[in-house]
Amino acid sequence: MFEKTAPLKALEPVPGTRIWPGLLSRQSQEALLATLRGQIVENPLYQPTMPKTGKPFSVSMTNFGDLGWVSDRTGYRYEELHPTTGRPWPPIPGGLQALWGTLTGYAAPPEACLVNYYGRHAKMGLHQDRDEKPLNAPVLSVSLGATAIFRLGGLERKGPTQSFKLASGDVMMLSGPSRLRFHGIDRVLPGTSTLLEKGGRINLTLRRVTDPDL
Ligand code: MD6
Ligand code: FE
Repeated sequence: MFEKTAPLKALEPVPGTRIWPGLLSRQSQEALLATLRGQIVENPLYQPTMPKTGKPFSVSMTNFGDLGWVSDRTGYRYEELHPTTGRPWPPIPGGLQALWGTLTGYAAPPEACLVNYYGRHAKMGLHQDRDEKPLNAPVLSVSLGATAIFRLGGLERKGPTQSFKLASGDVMMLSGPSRLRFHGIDRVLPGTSTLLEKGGRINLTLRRVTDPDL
């Protein structure tokens, strides 16, 4: 998934928030993309809706893994089946599972890999990732395609935030004291990557959902 020679050197703007710029080589990004494309017919992107309001997300989604994160009028939760096809999600690509092991050091494997696709005008509001049981397990994300402006806040919705660019091949982790920080994607910068021919951005987020019997 990443070169053995690649330095595993992360930026840590605040404790527990780590960014590995360009950790995945172009070749690894293309291989990961090919794996995603190979699954996208059986495991299509769909447009989730917001709890209560039923307003559609601007981001389309699918998942890999035993569990997938879904949102509809009922709320946010993890499900074993794709909401539109009724089929189980495909397994998490091996390279991503290995990346999780190397970077998180968490003793149990990830159970969910949320795939977010951002077209030109998509964004994601400030949120916490808190639908998972073990909050001592990090959340690890891989970005592909156009560069995004990632906003990182604190443990409360209000308060100061800082912004970072996440480019294709960058890996990000929220762990420890940053695990419940608010964060979101303000926008995707057009023309910043040639990985996806039609532009846009993909973010893959790996999570442990249930408590492992350690
Ligand atoms: C995105 N990422 O990059 C949205 N959450 O498109 C997330 O919401 C996220 O990147 C938790 C940990 C890392 C992330
Ligand atoms: Fe998140």
